[in-house]
Amino acid sequence: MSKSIDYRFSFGPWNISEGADPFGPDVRPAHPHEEKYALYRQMGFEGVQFHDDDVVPGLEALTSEQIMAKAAEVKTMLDNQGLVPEFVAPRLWFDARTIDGGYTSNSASDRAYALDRTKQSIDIARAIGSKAIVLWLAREGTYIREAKDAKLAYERLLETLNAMLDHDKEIEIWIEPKPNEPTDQAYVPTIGHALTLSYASNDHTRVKGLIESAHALLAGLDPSDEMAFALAHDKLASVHLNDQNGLKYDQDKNFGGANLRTAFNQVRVLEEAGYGSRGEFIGLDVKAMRTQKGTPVTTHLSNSRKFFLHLVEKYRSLNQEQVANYRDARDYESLECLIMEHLLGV
Ligand code: XLS
Ligand code: MG
Repeated sequence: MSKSIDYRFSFGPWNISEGADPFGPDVRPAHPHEEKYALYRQMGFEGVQFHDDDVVPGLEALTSEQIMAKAAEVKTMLDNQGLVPEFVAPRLWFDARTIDGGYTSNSASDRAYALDRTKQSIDIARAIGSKAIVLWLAREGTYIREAKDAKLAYERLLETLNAMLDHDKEIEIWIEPKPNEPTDQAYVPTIGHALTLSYASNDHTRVKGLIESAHALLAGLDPSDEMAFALAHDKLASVHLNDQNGLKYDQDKNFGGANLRTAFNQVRVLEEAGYGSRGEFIGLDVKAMRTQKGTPVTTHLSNSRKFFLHLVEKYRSLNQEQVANYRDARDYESLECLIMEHLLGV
């Protein structure tokens, strides 16, 4: 049942973007990250999600000391602005050493690079006051399945988790599954895969999941069921709410913009589990439409937050007694009508 949680919201600075897509360049001027952070509180967000190089731009060219000094500056900036760093994610998909993946690359030196960069991300996370690393395993997969030994790849992923847990005794690892893109097929496509790795690791209490709505939809799954699965294991550390219109490229549409009822059900599952009662964030990962004019474009973020809160109200005002009665009577036609009319406001 709902415990009337006051939700906390987060997003990453990459959500305020310039509109480039694989077929065309930027259409809006870049907005510097420092200026983006100043927008968070006024938009109703307090959590910031980072990639390692969002915290420390150009980190490849810097020494460890310089990296830690920059991280300390970012921590001060966050404290001054009343912002909370939710997580840091190693960006293991840009560098030439990650062309064929990092942890599962066939090249030993690529794998070593990936692990070093990941450990450095853990140090950066700790330095800015975050206890979590997100692993979106972008290129840990293949374009043709014969390219890698999949069994070995899973073993390598597990070894990586254990090395991370060992590197810092408090860090939590939140795995963000996605079934494809940029690879044809990824090795950790669903939360079930992620949590199996968690339980196989040396400390499963520190290995959890982050579920993105669009990623679940790309796997042909209902995001609310993916969330429920993680919640049943008390392993839903965060969410990336957004939307996706069918099995296409990753769209990161506004939450509820393509599948309103699916969005309602995500809210319902989160509310019923009391998600957020321990400070977990409602993270958004939404992309502004390329057609949008002006800069910086932030309306997709405020609107998605608003849609989420409207759906919370919809859930809280649903006649639960009627839901229970229809369930007991096995009258799902009436239950569907109740839900549809409630959502339609008639
Ligand atoms: C991609 C992911 C990514 C992670 C962090 O869809 O959302 O941005 O959250 O690497
Ligand atoms: Mg995401």
